Amino acid sequence: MEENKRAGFVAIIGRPNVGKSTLMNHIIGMKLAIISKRPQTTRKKMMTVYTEERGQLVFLDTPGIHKAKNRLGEYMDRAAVNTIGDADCVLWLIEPSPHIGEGEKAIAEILEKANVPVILVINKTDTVKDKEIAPVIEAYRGILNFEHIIPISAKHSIGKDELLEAVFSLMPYGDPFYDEDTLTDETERNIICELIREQLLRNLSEEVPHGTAVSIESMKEKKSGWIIDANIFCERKSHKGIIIGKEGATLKKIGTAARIEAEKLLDKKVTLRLWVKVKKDWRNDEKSIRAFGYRE
Ligand SMILES: Nc1nc2c(ncn2[C@@H]2O[C@H](COP(=O)(O)OP(=O)(O)OP(=O)(O)O)[C@@H](O)[C@H]2O)c(=O)[nH]1
Ligand SMILES: [Mg+2]
Repeated sequence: MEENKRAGFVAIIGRPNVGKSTLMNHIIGMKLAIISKRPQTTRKKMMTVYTEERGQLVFLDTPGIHKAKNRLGEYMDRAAVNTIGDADCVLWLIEPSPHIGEGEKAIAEILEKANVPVILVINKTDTVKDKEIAPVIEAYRGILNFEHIIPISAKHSIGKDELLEAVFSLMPYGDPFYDEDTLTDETERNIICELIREQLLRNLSEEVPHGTAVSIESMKEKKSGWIIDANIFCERKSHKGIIIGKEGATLKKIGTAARIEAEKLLDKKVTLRLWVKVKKDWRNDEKSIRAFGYRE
């Protein structure tokens, strides 16, 4: 064992949309988790690895904990809560607001029971004045015993060094779990599904994108680049029309944006062909949910 090196698991949890995936990408320095301004972007746990002189941190990004409205939502909450048990330390991300709602109270209760060191991370501090941060710290101090409380901005790269310092101080000494060049255990195939889903979230409104799932039909590497066929499943026939758009314009926009992201990931030219299909109310069908990869 290398002396003085630390290694451990860090769960990133919080309500939907607080910036968990943004923070994880920011720390590892690469866009692996998808991000959107819509809540419930992340649907399952994603593992990424950060290695440096101090040791190795294995980050677990999780779906936002929320009041589930369907079986997929129940799965997402389970995926987040179960991750806490695997962690040496939890980063609880919050909005920079002193208001503690039912959602935050529920998370505090879960963490209290889990008996794991927690760092409260106040994200999006770029959106408030400096003097507005102290009341947030005051309000949260009363609801859980935190190892540290750290204000950051994941988007504008503020507070990362202080956060990493605090996280390493809570990690056990030990050898790294993964090679130093490992970034994630996620397959390229899965990341491409996510990149397509990211564009669905960015280009469609209301409930339509939340009712979509993506699967790769085939992925072939040719001399000229990758040829990828992917299916987009939606919940209703009317949604299919919305996704395709007038003369296919919406689908084309989604496909072009996802292709550009896929080319960055694969570092090669990509031809992306998208097919829209209907799978009625799949978010309440256990078999479909599992088939789309949402399983423990
Ligand atoms: N202004 C500002 N916006 C941020 C910051 N961090 C994240 N955001 C934005 O907040 C939105 C949500 O970010 P995500 O990283 O997808 O949030 P999440 O917590 O992973 O969301 P779910 O996966 O839905 O639970 C995006 O529009 C981000 O650009 C920040 O520090 N400042
Ligand atoms: Mg997320």
